[in-house]
Amino acid sequence: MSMPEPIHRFAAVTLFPEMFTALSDWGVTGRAREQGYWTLSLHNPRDHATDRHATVDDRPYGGGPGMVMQAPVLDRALQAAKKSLGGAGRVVALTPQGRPFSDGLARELLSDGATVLIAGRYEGMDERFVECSVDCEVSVGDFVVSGGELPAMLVIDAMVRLMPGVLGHSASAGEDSFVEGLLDCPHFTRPEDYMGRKVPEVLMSGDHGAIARWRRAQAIRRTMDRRPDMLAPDGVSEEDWQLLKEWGLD
Ligand code: 9D3
Repeated sequence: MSMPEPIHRFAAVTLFPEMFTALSDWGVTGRAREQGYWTLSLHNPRDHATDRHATVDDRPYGGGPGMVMQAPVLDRALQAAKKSLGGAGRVVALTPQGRPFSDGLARELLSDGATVLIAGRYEGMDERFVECSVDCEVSVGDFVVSGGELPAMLVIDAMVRLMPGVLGHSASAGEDSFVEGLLDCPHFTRPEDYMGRKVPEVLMSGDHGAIARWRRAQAIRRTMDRRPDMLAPDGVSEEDWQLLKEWGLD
């Protein structure tokens, strides 16, 4: 069978292309790629080095620790990556200095139809490459990881989950957390008694209206306790306070 047009085409520039098999070959994202929802082409700057040691980095001007990725090899790998997408796509560099990644940015990038992701290693990339060739820098949070590969994979994963048809009916992207602006409610499955702890009565009641109200009340309570920033500046509405009162969560 021939594949339909993919919803999104990704290209990645990385010194460690094998890492991306975690995304392309496994789970929801692996199945979606097999089904033709998305494609990924990988481009290693080392393959674009010109010396016999295949050098991609050098010591920073001005001194200091670590090494910096060199602009010429990055640019040659980027040109190959762009070519693989027929010239389309925003060029996104994963850097600790970037715009915070979010559900909103995932949707924005998805609407482009194609994206080039550039994953750095070492202390960073030569700033002239970023200035000349990168459209936007993206960070995945205020913590330090060892390179841009895991952040790039995280960005792709979040985007693939948003593609219509990738998630089944039961777990549609519309029901996923953050879309509604609340954290998820707690979940329970068998056994009914675990270490003496019973499943909440309402979930065994078969009253689907009560179950929906309880789940929303739980979601609001958890968001207030764990992520009050997600409720600001409006806070909790009068109806939602009523819901919390109904379940003794106020
Ligand atoms: C002291 C300077 N460090 C910057 C915080 C150096 C440095 C550490 C780790 C430079 C790059 C990296 C590798 N990290 C990324 O490439 C990265 C990243 C991250 O570390 N945190 C959150 N988002 C991202 S996106 C890319």
